[in-house]
Amino acid sequence: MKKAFLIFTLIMMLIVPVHASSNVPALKVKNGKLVNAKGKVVQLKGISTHGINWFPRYVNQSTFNDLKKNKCDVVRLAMYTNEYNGYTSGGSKSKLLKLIDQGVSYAKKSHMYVIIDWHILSDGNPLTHLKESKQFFSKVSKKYKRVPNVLYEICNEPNNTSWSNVKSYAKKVIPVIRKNTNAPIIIGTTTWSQDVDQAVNSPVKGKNLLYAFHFYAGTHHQDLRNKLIQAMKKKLPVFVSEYGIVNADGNGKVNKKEANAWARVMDRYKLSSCMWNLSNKNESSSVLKANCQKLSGFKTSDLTVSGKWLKNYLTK
Ligand code: IDC
Repeated sequence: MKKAFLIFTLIMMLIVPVHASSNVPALKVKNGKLVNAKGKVVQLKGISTHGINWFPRYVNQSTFNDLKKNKCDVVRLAMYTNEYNGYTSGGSKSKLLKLIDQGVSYAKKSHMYVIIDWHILSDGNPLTHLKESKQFFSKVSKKYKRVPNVLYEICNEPNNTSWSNVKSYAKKVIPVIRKNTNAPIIIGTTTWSQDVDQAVNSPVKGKNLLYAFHFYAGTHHQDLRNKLIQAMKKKLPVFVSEYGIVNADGNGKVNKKEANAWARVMDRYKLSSCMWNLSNKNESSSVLKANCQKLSGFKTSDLTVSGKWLKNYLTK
């Protein structure tokens, strides 16, 4: 009897830490929607970091705890690939991987989901750095295969390229991740992740896949919303993994009227989203004012107009 108890205790010690290490359930995609283990539709609302290559300081536990306190469900770790100090353009791979490690662990501790974003931009065709992408996703998906908080975004914003290039990239990278985990994978769409119609016409085969849709309310209005609504009617699984309520260059005036119209559509279809960006860079898409040096304990007076709008969207 004693022996059986001892064995039972040992087994529990081995099993429990893995499952108790996080209290968010793994997500799946069902009937075009992101759902939890019970099949209930979940709508995550959150924020994207600026490039972790440039603003690593916001990847820290106290910032993440503050986000969680403000009802943030998900943090997107945007890691530029091709821009200055990018993963494939001279940035320190080991430093970036360590930052992602920390980001995943902080998100886990504060019970938030976390998106690992391969942030292509000037490398418009995702096939440009295919080899490095496969190595990267092989590494991270292996490391986090037991962490239910993690989602993978395999190409931020394909641009000046075709949907068939994006598909052929996706078909090569998805199996690398699937070797390790069934976690949700977000696939970028063409024209800076706006062409969800292409994905409707020619989807990528596989389970737990979503397509990225990005908008900037200062630039994109009803025309683009109609494209999203059409895709929703076709039950395309979509994640708004990046949006801003300013112009598409990340700066300029906030357009509250359009921002609210976008928010209504996201809420109607229970679309998960992340606002760009968590930093104090001197541009209006940043949620922190340029003179705010804090990493936590933010007051309303530390927030930009974008920051205040987001706080309201998360907490209302
Ligand atoms: C912008 C940043 C800006 C940075 C630039 C790099 O806000 O500080 O200098 O990238 O080229 C996107 C991209 C995102 C952009 C953002 C605003 O995913 O990287 O960030 N944006 O332009 N797509 C549409 C807008």
